[in-house]
Amino acid sequence: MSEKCPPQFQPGKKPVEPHCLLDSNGVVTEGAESPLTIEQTLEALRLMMLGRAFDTKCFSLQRQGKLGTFAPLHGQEASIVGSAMALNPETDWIAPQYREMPAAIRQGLPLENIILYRQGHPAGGVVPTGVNVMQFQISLAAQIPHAVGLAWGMQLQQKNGVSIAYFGEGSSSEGDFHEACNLAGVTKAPVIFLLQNNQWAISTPREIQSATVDFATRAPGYGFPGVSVDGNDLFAVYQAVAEAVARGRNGGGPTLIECHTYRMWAHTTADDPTRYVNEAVEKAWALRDPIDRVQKYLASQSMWDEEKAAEWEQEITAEIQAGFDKAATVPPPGPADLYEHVFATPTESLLRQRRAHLQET
Ligand SMILES: Cc1ncc(C[n+]2csc(CCOP(=O)(O)OP(=O)(O)O)c2C)c(N)n1
Ligand SMILES: [Mg+2]
Repeated sequence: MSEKCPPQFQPGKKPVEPHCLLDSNGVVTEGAESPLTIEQTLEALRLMMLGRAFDTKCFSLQRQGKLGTFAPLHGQEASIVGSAMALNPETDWIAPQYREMPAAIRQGLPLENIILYRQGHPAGGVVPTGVNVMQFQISLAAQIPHAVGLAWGMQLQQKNGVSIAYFGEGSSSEGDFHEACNLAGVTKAPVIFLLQNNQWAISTPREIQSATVDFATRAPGYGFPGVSVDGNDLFAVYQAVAEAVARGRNGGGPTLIECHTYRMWAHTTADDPTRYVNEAVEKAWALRDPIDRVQKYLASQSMWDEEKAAEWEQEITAEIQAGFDKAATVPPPGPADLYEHVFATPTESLLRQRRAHLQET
């Protein structure tokens, strides 16, 4: 290269070591402290266990033909719950992808709404007023510009709220992600880009998803910080998101947080991971289970034992069943429901379609 050339930024060769606070044995890093109180840790564990139990129930119902396609969260509980715990549901918003059930619950979305959504019922597509949750998004990355718009809007209205956009490493290859980052950097919108790197985009491995050594390193290119955390560590995720939330509220703008985690189950009920997943890799990740390490930590604080585990499992099973029972009280949809919730005030052409359709049925 000629010496006259301007300096060039070179891609980093080594990925940044993800920040970890709570190790696989449930031990907090020496010299550090848990960023969550025992009460908050128990609240988080309960949500994590609820999410995992809901996975099991939904998988079973889908196999019986009683539920639509379902995307499990098994393995990603710490990323999802640790981040949600850093929000104030009264002022802050989430724009989820499709695995963030416990984050939506913490924000106040009723379980029966999530169930109706999974059943394909139009009533499940309606988020109650006052619940700061955008509907789950299947079209990859489409929720990310929405989260930026929300955050920017709150900033302009001086509302002091922040938003989290949840998405996978695969979705970060979409144009929407890059456009959203650029706009957020320019406007200093108080948004957190919560990238869950679960190593897979269906059957596409992380290695061929992107040439970047580290997804978090993309952030400085848009003018804001990027943070890399152990996504199976509830405390590390919470701490990183809490710092990003504080920065956002104080006018410091966006943050990109890469949570290094692993999708332990199939992509969805329509996938067969045995065709492409390496068993040894999966086993190694299983040793880093996010729920297990929180339970071990709580046991070390005399706040968790087998009795409590059995009690909670029973309570959670009952809670999920109550959700399904409540969802079952909502009458099944009819043809007219297709035309509901499309526009606040239906357009003339929509009403025309509705009339024609209903005359035929
Ligand atoms: C715009 C768009 N393109 C393709 C798909 C098909 N699709 C659904 S999920 C998925 C992989 C997403 O991977 P990632 O963003 O890493 O999220 P993960 O499923 O791993 O949580 C693909 C390609 C889609 N839903 N939307
Ligand atoms: Mg992924």
